[in-house]
Formats: sequence, C-alpha cells, structure tokens
Amino acid sequence: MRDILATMTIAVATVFLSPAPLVAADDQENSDADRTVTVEATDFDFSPKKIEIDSSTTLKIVLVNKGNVTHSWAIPELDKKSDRIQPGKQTAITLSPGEPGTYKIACQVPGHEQIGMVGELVVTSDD
Ligand SMILES: [Cu+2]
Repeated sequence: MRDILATMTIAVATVFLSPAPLVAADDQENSDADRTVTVEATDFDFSPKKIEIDSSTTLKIVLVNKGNVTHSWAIPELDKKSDRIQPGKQTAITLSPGEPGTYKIACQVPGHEQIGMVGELVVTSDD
C-alpha cells in the first residue's frame, strides 16, 4: 500500500513539475493535429501570411493577437473561422482541408480584409 501511494505521489508530482506548459481545454480537444502553426495578428496583417500544408494534414492554428484591436483568422471557403479575440488574447482552431487548392485567409472583423488583412493557405496533394 505504501508503495502504491509513493508511486501515485510521484506520478502526480511529475504532472505538476512537467516543463510543458499547461494547455487550455481547447488545446486538449484539438490535440490530434498533425501540425500547429502560431499566427500573429497585428493591425492589420498576419504573420505568417502564407501557410503550406499537405492535403492529409490536420492543421491547428493558434492565433495570437499582437495588435491593438480585435482580430480573427478565417477561411470562408472552408467555413472555418476562429473567435474574434481582443488584443493580447489567443485562440485556436483546427482544420482538415482535404482538397488541394489555394484558400484565402482573412480577418473577419469588418473592414480588415479590405485593408489587406488577408493570407493564403496552400494545400498540396500528398501523392
Ligand atoms: Cu483584423
């Protein structure tokens, strides 16, 4: 019994002392992504603007708002959009494009796309 308790204590301690950052519930939900890309939103641009993936890839986008106004990251053609987030906040979305092609990325806050807050997701065939 003592040994079991000791083992459990070590296991719990390991979880808490793990150097990996604690992830939010959203991240755990989407932990099956093949690739994670952190996109910084500024006023009024994305970095990176262009993302290239293979059509079999499940992509997770972590959007970090480094600007001074609300921003989002969306691919209307794939019906995928992040939450609109305040300056200093971040959010995540996961997508599996499937079909090769070039998809337009845009911030969906009114007016931002029109002043160039756009990007491109290039999905290449994996065969
Ligand atoms: Cu924006």
